[in-house]
Amino acid sequence: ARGEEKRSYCCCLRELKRVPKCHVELEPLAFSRTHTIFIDVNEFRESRKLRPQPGQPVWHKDFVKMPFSPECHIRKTGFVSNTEVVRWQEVSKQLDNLARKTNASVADIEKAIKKYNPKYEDQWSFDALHAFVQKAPKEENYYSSVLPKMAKLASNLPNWIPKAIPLLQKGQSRSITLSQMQIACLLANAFFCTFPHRNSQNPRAEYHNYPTINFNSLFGVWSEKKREKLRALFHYFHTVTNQATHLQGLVTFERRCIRDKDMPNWMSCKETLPKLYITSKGCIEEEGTGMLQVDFANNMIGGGVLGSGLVQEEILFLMNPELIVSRLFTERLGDNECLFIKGSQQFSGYCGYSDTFEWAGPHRDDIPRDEWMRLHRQIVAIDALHFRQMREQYNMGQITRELNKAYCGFKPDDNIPSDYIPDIATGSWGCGAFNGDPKLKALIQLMAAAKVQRNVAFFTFNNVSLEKDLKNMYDLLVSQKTTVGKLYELLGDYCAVTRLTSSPVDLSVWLRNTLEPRSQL
Ligand code: AR6
Repeated sequence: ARGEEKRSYCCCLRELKRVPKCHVELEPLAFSRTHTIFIDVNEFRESRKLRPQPGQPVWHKDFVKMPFSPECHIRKTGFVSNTEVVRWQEVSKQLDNLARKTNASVADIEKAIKKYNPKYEDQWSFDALHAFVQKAPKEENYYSSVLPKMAKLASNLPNWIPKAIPLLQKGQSRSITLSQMQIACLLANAFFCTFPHRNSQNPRAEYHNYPTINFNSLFGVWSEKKREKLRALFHYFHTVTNQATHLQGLVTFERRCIRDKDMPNWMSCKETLPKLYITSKGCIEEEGTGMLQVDFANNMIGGGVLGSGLVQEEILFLMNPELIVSRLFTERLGDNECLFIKGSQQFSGYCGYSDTFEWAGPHRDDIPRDEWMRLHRQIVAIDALHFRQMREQYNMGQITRELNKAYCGFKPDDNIPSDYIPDIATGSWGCGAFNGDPKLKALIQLMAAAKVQRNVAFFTFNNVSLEKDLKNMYDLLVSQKTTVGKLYELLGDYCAVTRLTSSPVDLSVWLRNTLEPRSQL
């Protein structure tokens, strides 16, 4: 009745499922054709030890080109002639020199990095790194002593990861499991810019379809944002190079690709909307702990984390730097693909956002581990479309693309009973840097979640009016028992109407007018 507060259909946070409570015991860790593991699996099964799996680097288009591969050369220009030397000789010489110091200056780092990247001697700037160390407050200035330890870790790469790392290429579903120490070693190499063939900006370059991995882009062009990024990253390296730190777990990176013919026929979906918890308070990574947490990704995973970007994905990657290593081997995501990361550790906390972002100090991650010694943290990277014009998104082609993308990210592994599937923690995916309509995108995510029968915790990130509007929209659709198929059809009508008007009608208003015309009287 009028005037009375209607009861909402939204649920409470505690009704949603989370790991480890809803975790189904894993099969013993094992290699497969599509799962490459970088530790000795037998030893892991017997004694839980994380010893690197022996192997050989492979200089091939399907594998990460490692800096210690014998095929990797640099050209040294002499007075009389040019000579080619094995690049790792130079890299390990430079890293070992740094490792022998008790304190290393930024000038030492710059000199070393340029020795084995002679092509970039005049192009790469280290201004930001210089300014960062100079301006650091005394109590935080451990940088010069941590740099030699990082160099030592980096130079141990052939021992930590002797085996070739397959690239997670377009169109393939496959996984990689690395130990946290192996990831630390790879990231130390990224810091010292040792990865070959990864620096060219040329659109025809071998790795043009991969994100950058060497950290050189973080070292130039000083800004306050860069300072905060470097604080977070140095904290990570400080922690992982500390003798007393035991990085004792594994992390799995899984690229998943769903063929077009296996995508749902949205028009005929009979599911109704799942449970929804919605709030303007809190954020995905805290209140959503234990759920599948959505990374509002770029199709180049990690987006601008090594450059100037500093929104949801970049912040997530800075707080959990192990995620950054995915840039080494994940090819640009296609429309029907996503990347899952299980087991990454959170090392830092933050406050603020974008221009006001600040590193807020160490984070103690005490979430439990699964049988494969991975932390119970599941993240899925799904990239929304980037709309330069808001209007572009009111089109069923684009809407179907977004539905399929969310479906790919939300679909659980086959054969897991539904009681053992954690729910989804998300928010305004695609609606910040990518300019999407938050109500349309919320609906799209709810439809995809309905299709896979998972409930949703939705964080509007301080947006109180969005919380209210989404709640009303959800209540309307649940009270009318609207199915996903019906909603898909309604969205088609909405797009048709929107195309005819100069400024789009608000989706929640339009739905109310369409589904409950009498309430407008
Ligand atoms: N929890 C909940 N909501 C959040 C959080 C959080 N931790 N952080 C931000 N939001 P955006 P996009 C809200 O712009 O539009 C990156 O560069 C906040 O309201 O990060 O998909 C990627 O690499 C924010 O406005 O996602 C891509 O290149 C909204 O979520 C690109 O941005 C959207 O966050 C993706 O942009």
